[in-house]
This record gives sequence, structure tokens and C-alpha cells, in this order.
Amino acid sequence: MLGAGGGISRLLSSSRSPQGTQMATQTLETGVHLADVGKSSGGEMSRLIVISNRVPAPRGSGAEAGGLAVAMKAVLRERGGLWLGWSGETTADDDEPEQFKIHMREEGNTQFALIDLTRRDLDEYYNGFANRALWPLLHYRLDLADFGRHDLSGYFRVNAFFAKVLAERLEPTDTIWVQDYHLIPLAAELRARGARNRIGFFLHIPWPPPDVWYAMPAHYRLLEAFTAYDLIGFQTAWDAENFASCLKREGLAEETAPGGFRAGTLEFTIGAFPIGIETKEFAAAARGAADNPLVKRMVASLGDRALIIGVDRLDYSKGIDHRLLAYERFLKNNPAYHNKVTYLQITPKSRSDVPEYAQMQAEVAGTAGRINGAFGHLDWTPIRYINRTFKRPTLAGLYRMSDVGLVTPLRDGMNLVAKEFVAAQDGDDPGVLVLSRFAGAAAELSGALIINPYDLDSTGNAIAGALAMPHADRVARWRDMFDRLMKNDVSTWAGGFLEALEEKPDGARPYRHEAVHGEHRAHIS
Ligand code: ADQ
Repeated sequence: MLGAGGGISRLLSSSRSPQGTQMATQTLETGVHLADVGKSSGGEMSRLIVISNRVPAPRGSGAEAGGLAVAMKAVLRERGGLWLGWSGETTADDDEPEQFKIHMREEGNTQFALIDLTRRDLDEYYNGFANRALWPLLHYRLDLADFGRHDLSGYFRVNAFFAKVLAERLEPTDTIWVQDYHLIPLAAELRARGARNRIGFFLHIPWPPPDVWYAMPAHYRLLEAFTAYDLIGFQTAWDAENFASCLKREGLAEETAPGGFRAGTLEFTIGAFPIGIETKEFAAAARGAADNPLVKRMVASLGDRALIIGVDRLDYSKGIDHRLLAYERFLKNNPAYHNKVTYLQITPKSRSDVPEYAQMQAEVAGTAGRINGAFGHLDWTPIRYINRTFKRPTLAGLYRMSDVGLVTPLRDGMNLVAKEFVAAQDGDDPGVLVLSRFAGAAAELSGALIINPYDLDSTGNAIAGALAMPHADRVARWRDMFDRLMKNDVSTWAGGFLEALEEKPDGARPYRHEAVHGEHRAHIS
């Protein structure tokens, strides 16, 4: 029973550490493994349908730079099911929706429904509303948000289209798990088509306080769409609290029990489910990477210099520019480290069609070049800045050979790189993680040196502190973090979420949710 002793009831009331970071420990101990949930009394597993904006090609290179893809691949490999979403391909603008191509593929126990979108849909729904309105807004960047009305209608249109494609393939006992901010209206669209299935939603990115969210003209319409879900999951208790405050202050829903909400006649649950990684597998890949040719090349080129590593998609939320400036402070304040340290920043380009990203690309490259020009020498490049993806074993090997991992986002839902860096370390001689307090991962990884990325001096000092940290301290900090990551891996994350979702009564949802629409339409937004 969810409310009694289960994880969720405690999620919204979790406490804070003295530093102000949220203590998500209560949410982490459920220990439910993915293989243990979703079975009916006859032992049959209900089919899991995952829907996300982007579905990676089933036989891809294995070098995806994106946390959601990495995590969902791991979940579906274990449980199987159907994964539905955009194929990554676009068709001509004048195509009618009915003519969009849907490509079915199969790999192992997973079916893939890969859907092509038109250029216009992609521009409005993905590049537009998802990435120029929701992404900056949910990362507290109102200054970068653009709330175009065409983009909003494209967003709802594509969600309706995805819902139509899914509804045509839906069985009554399927469990549906919707991923991320691209697809908020999906459940409402499915319910409008008669779906009574259990539908859960997980947000991979942060949720801001009400006054940030309310700045978006469509805030009420989107909040209302959430009420069509049975379970809404966030990365941290902070995010869940912020979201609950948005609902309550709008009078859209009332809290009937910790984590339990009612909007009209609709009941749903809100909780924190911190995402994990495949800890054991990643650690094994890192151990095995000593023979990897790229890792060997890196070792050889490094000489006896210490290695600092940063790995991020090129995104303003990741704080790459601030990090480079903090490294510059470190170099300025610590001349003894000149030519003794190399900072490797691996940054695959992302969302290059969005203007803010193209601009940031130029800025980051400019900052790295300027610092190299100022501090570098004939035989020393202080920053190696690389715009490419690597296969996961190579990445694991690069983390393992690093003395310091710099993970300093200005705001991040979780940040899997922080967890991968810890998992990859050699426990006898581990590197040190420097972690932003504004990454969701800071709630769990208290063995890291926690910094404020806006404070360049103290971040620079933390780099120096990490490089000089005594062996015993490094081992103790690492052990604490690694044990947590072993206990709370991607399988327990998915298991915890799906257990909470599959406890909901099957087929209980009304066909439409007039209840909420009827009662709350009088609201002035
Ligand atoms: P992202 O913003 O994509 O994820 P993150 O959690 O760090 O951020 O995941 C990035 C993933 O891409 C990691 O697995 C990393 O190894 C991989 N990656 C990055 N650079 C790479 C490279 N050059 N080559 C190969 N792989 C690379 C979103 C949210 C996060 C949240 C995740 C999962 O923004 O806060 O943690 O979803 O929920």
C-alpha cells in the first residue's frame, strides 16, 4: 500500500540538510528491483510501454549523449516492452499526419515504434516549445524562454498525434510510462481517446518554484494536463515540492495525504524517484578499459600530469562557461600546478538548431581558447576541449584515469555523469568528485566536494582541494558514494516507480476528465 510505509508517502515531507540541499535518503531505500514488479496474480507481467520524445535506433552505436536514452535502454533491456517516440527523421512539411511513417522494429524483448515528424512539427514542438520554452523555464532561465503561440499549438498537436499512434496499439492491461517535458499532455490526449490504463509520468529535469512556472502564459493548461496521470515522478523532493506548490497555489488540486492529491474526482500521486545508473556494469566497463586504445592514447599523452575531467552535452544548464572560468581562477591562484594538470572537457554538441545553443558553442570555445592562450606553453595545453561522443566503455576508462571529476551545472535534474564518474573509480585510489549543489545528484552524493558554481573562487579552491586530498579521505568519500550507487541503481529507480504505478487500480480512470475541467475552468490565469 503506497501510503503506509511505502516510499511515496514520505517523499514530499523529506527533510533538508543543514547546507540546504535536500535529503532524499528516505526515497532511496525502497530497494525494489525492476524484475519484481508488474506481475499479475497469475505471474504474468503487464506490458510496459515507454514513450519518450526521441527513441534511439535499436542497433545504434552505443554512444548516445543523453541521460534519458541511456537510462531507458537499461530499463527496457531488463523488462522488455514497447518503446515509442520520434525516429529522429523528418518528412516534408506538406505531409498530412496520417501519412507520417511509423517504423516498427524489434530487438530482444523490446519492440520499437519509431515515428517520423514533419519539419514544421519538429520546429514547433521540439526546437520550439520543448526546447525554447519548457527547457529554459524548468531550469529557472526565464531570461532565455520564448513562449511563441505557434510553438505551443505545435506541441499539443504532436502530443495528440503520438497519443493517436499509441491508442491504436494499446491493450487494456498495458502500463504506460511517459518520459519528460516534451510529452506533458500525452495522458490527457490518451484519456480523451478512451484509455483507462495506468499512466505514469517522470520528469528528468528540475521543476522550479511557482512564480517561475507561472511566468509561462500556458502554465495553467499544462498543469491541468498533469491531472490525467496516476503517478507523477520527479528527481528530488525539492522538485516534487515545487510542483505540488504550483498545483495548490492555483487551486488546481488539494493534498489529501502526503504525496496524494485530488483534482475534482481525479486522484493522483506525486513523488521523488532519483534516477540511477547501471552501477555494476559501468564499474566493470571502467575496470576493463585499461586496454582501450583511446584510453591508452590519453594516458600516454598525459605524461605525469593530473587529469581533471568534465563531460557534458553542450547546454547552458551545465555551467560549462562558469566551470572554465573557475578553472582559470584555480590556475591563477595556484601557479605550482601549471604544467602539472590537464583539464579534459568532453562536450558533444546538442540542439544546434536552437539559436541559444549555437551562440553558447562559440562562447565556450572562445573561453577555452582564451585560457589556453593565456596559460599554455609549448609543451602544455591547460584545457583540451573536444566536441564528440565516445562509446561508453571509453568514457568509463577516461573517468577512471581522472583525478578530479568536475560536475558543476547551474541547474540539473539529476546528472548521470556525476554518478558514472563515481562508479568508474578504482576504490583503492579513487578520484574526487566536485559537484554543484544545484544538481539533483547532490542530494545523494554527499561524499563529493559540494560547490556553488556561481562562486568561481570557491570552485577554483575546491579543484585545488580535490587535487591535494589525502588518500584516506578520498577512499572514505568514494566508498560512501559507491555503496549508495550500488544500492540505488537504474533498476531500483525503475522498479520503485513502476511498483508505485502498478499499485494503482487497473482500468479505474474515467474516459474523460470533465471533473477537473468542469470545476476549475473559472480560474483566471
Ligand atoms: P542530460 O541533460 O543529458 O540528461 P546527464 O544526466 O548528465 O544529462 O546525462 C548525460 C549522459 O550522456 C550520460 O550518461 C553521459 O555519459 C552521456 N554523455 C555525455 N557526453 C557524452 C559523450 N561525449 N560521449 C558519450 N556519452 C556522453 C537529462 C537531465 C539530467 C538527468 C538525465 C536522466 O538533464 O539531469 O540526470 O536526463 O534523468
